[in-house]
Amino acid sequence: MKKESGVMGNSGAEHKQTALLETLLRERSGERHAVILQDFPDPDALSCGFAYRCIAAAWGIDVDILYGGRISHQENIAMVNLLNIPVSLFDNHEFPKGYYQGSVFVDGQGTTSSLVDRLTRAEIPVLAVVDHHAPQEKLKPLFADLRPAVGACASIFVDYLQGGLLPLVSKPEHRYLATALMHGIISETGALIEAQAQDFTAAAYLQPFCDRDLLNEILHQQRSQKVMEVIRLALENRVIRSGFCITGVGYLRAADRDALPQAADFLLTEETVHTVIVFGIVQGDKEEIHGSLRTTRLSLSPDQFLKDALGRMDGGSYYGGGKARAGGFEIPLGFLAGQDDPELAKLKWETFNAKIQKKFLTKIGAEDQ
Ligand SMILES: [Mn+2]
Repeated sequence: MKKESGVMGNSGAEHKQTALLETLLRERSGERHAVILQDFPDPDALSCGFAYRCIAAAWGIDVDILYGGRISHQENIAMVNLLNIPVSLFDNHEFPKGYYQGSVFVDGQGTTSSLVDRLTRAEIPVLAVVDHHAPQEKLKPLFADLRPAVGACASIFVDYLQGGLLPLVSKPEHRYLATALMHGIISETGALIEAQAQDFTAAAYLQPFCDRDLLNEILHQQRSQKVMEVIRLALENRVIRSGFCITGVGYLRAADRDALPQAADFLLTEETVHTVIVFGIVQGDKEEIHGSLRTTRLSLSPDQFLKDALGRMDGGSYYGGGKARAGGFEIPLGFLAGQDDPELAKLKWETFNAKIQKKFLTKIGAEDQ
């Protein structure tokens, strides 16, 4: 199905991107594509995957939205359920050869997905990368649209909709899509505080189609008991130095991993605290330390702070990184991984806790001078 492109909204370079994507979709009509999200998909990524699926449907392209990790934040689970976003966990198996004719990366460039190597092994070509992070140059797609100046990747997809790839009309499917994209933009830009002009333009376009009641329901999910428990531990164990709050919460299940950023968000509301770091040992298929950083301090770059404080692992990649106001890190436990008897588990936690605290306190001490 051919659509009129360039109806309104975008211009210049962006208009050209919409036209290029349309050409790709036309040439790929009738195929089956896999949209690859990051392993722990956030609302921005989920809404972009959903948008690609809806757009591509008009060219008879079937799209599966896949991720390799976990959706654990109760808001994100609610988003998927309430807006009927067909997203699937693709865990420990290989891609069947020939099943997908191409992959599409949204809100990431393959550096945050564990599926990339398996896609390569199955010889599935990377068709498109649409993202708002700085260029990573890991993938070689046929079509790339990278706009680091835009607050949310969802706003780039709204640009495609508005540019004529899928003009919204009032019907239930479009209501779900518009609400998903609106939620993506709101959550990615700190309730629009970090939003750029293009994010506001996108939100304005979505507004008439967006379902306010559903959005409210997604945004007001209650915290689980486990999250409350992690917040309690985080409060009890916190150490505060020069406005930095550092806290370790011990062991937690992979399903509860998202309690870490939630505890960090909560601790950031304490007066005099400008930066929070919460970490714990996450137990799933493998045992790893995961941590979250949140800051309100404009002069602090979470990416640089975590890279400086924790350094690199043997292979050369950094343990942590981030974007404006938020960051995260993952430290494999190597030989010490694996679940032990309580005595050994306690010793292990105490050792890692002390070591990580020390790394951060040293970095903070250095910052203070
Ligand atoms: Mn994003």
